[in-house]
Amino acid sequence: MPNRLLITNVSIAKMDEPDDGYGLITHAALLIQDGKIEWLGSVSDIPAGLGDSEELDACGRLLTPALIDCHTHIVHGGNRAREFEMRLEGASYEEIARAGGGIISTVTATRETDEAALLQDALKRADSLIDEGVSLIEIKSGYGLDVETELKMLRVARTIERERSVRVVTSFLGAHAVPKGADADFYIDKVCIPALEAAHKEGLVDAVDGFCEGIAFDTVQMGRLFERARQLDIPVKLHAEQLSNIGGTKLAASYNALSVDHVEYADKTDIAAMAKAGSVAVLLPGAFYTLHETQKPLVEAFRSESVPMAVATDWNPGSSPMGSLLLAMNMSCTLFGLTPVEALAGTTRNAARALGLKDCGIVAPGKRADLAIWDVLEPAELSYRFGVNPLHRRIFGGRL
Ligand code: DI6
Ligand code: FE
Repeated sequence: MPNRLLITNVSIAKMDEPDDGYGLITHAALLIQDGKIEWLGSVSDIPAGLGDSEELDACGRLLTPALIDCHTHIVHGGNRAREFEMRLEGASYEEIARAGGGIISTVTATRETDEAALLQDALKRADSLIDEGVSLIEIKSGYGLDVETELKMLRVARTIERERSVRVVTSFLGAHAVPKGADADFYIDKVCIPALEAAHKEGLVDAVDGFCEGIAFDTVQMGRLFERARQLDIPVKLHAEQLSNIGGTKLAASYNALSVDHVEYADKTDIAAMAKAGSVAVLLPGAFYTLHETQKPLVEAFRSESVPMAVATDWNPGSSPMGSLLLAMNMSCTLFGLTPVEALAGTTRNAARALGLKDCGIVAPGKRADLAIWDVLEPAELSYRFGVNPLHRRIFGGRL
C-alpha cells in the first residue's frame, strides 16, 4: 500500500508567500505522499484513484504548517528562580550579570550536569513544544564557554532529534558571555574560535550566533568570530540591540546574517541594513516581558522595509523561562502590535527563513508534511487565547 495520507474536510492556512493573509482555503483536502505534500485543493477536486490511501476526516478543523521555534536555549543545567526573586526586589538583569549571576551561573550548572541528565531535561522542554504543534526547534549552545561543554550541549541538541519526532537545528553560541575572570579578546581568540572549529569538525554547527551587548561582546570581537564562520562557510545570526544599541545589527547584516534577534533597540538605519542583507528579525517577547523592557522593536519600520518578522520563545533559564510558542505569538500581538497573521507567519514561514530552510514553513506541494491540526475555527484564535493549547494533532514527516 502506498505511503499516502488524505486529509479531508479541513480548512487550510497555507501561509504561502504571495498572499499576505493566511492563504486560507476552506472545504479543502490535502494529500501527503512519502512524507511530502503532494496535492491540496477543494474537496470537490480530490484526484481520482486514491482509494488505497489512509484517510483522516478533520471535521472542519484548521490545518497550518507545524510551528517552528527558531530561537531557543533549551539545553541547559539548573534554573535561575533566585534571580527572578532578586529582580523583583529591584536588581536589574545587567546588575545580576555583572555580579557573576545571570548567564555565568547557568554556565556553572551546565558544566556540572552530565550529558544524560542534560538530555533528560532538554527532552522535557522539547516535549512541551512538540505538544503545541512544533516540528522544528533551533537550539543554541552558549552555557559551556569552554570547548568540552559547548560540544556537550550541541551533542545533546542533536540527540533530541533522534529521540523525538522533531527536527533540530543547532547554533554555536560560544560568544554568549565572557567566562569569569577571562579577558574577552583572549576568550574569543583562544577558546571560542577553537571551540567553533572543533564543533564544526564534528558536524554539530548549523549556524554561528553571538551576544553583542555591553555585558557580553562588542562588534570587533563578534566580527572576528564571524570572519572565522565565513571561512568555514557557516551562516551567522546574532543577539543584537537587546538592551542597548552598539552596532550589532549592522555587523550582522554585513555578514548577511540569517537573522538578527531581539532588535528592540535597532533603529531605522539598522532595519534598512537588515532589509538590504535579507536578514529576518526574530522578535522575542518573552525576554521583553521578563525583563520589564519598555523599548519595543520598531515593527512599523520592519513592515515598511519588508523585513520578515519571526517570533520565538527564546526559552532560556534567565531572560525568558517560557515554554510556550503559542504564548510568544499572543505576546507578539499584545506587546509588540503584530497582527495574528504576522504572528503565525512568524512561527511558520518566517521562522523557516530565519533558519535558512526552504523545505518547510508553508503548506504547498513539495514541502515537508510537517503540519498541525487545531481545534479552532479561525487562524486568529491561535494568537488570541493564552494558557490554552488547541492542538488536535500534529503530523511530522507525513506521519500522524
Ligand atoms: N539574550 C538572551 O535573551 C539570552 N541570551 C542572550 O544573549 C539570555 C540568556 C540567559 O539569561 O541565560
Ligand atoms: Fe537568546
